Amino acid sequence: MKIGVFDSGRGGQAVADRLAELLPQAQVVTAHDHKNVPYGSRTPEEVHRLTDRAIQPLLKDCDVVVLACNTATAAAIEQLRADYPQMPFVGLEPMVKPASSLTRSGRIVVCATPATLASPRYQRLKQTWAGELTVIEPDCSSWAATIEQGRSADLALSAVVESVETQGADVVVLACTHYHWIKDAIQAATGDHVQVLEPSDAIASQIQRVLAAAGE
Ligand code: DGN
Repeated sequence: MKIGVFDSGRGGQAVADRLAELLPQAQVVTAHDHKNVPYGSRTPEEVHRLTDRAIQPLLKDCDVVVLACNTATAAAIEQLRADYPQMPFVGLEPMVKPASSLTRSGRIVVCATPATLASPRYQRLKQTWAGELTVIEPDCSSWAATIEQGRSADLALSAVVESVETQGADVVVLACTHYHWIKDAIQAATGDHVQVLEPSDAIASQIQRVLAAAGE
């Protein structure tokens, strides 16, 4: 079984590493568009065009392609599924549903790129929880580029800490795969009573379901 993992940059490597750990029988190959990162401030049309181009090597012989990028999933997964119907695609969605069952305060933080937050896909998801959850979206617009440059230590996490301390949020959803690299820093800054969610394990389960359905 060959799993292709795509991201605009370093975020996808975290997902690929975890998949290789959880699915040792699989061959995991990656395509990362380091040249055009960050995607998070681009238009949906640009994100679709760049993603389509970058995944071409994966389409040749993978059994499944993972869009390990919330931004690309939000902008492009529906069109890619329509354009390449023979290829199963697994995408990422901000983990609002798991957060809803973990939160006790009813207040959660979603950290994502501007493109993900503005996408109709995310807006629909958020609408599902309107009235039940307060969703706080701090400005993380510079994070992916900073992490891509290996300067994670420079990031100010104060907006997330403030959401926890002054607004009572108790779950933080990492809805950009680049943020995997600062998960421990966010956990340390917000405290042990806060759950920080990131999606690698959920993706592995989803891939197992997709491959089982395809008879692999
Ligand atoms: N890692 C991507 C995501 O999950 O949205 C975004 C990185 C970027 O290009 N901004």
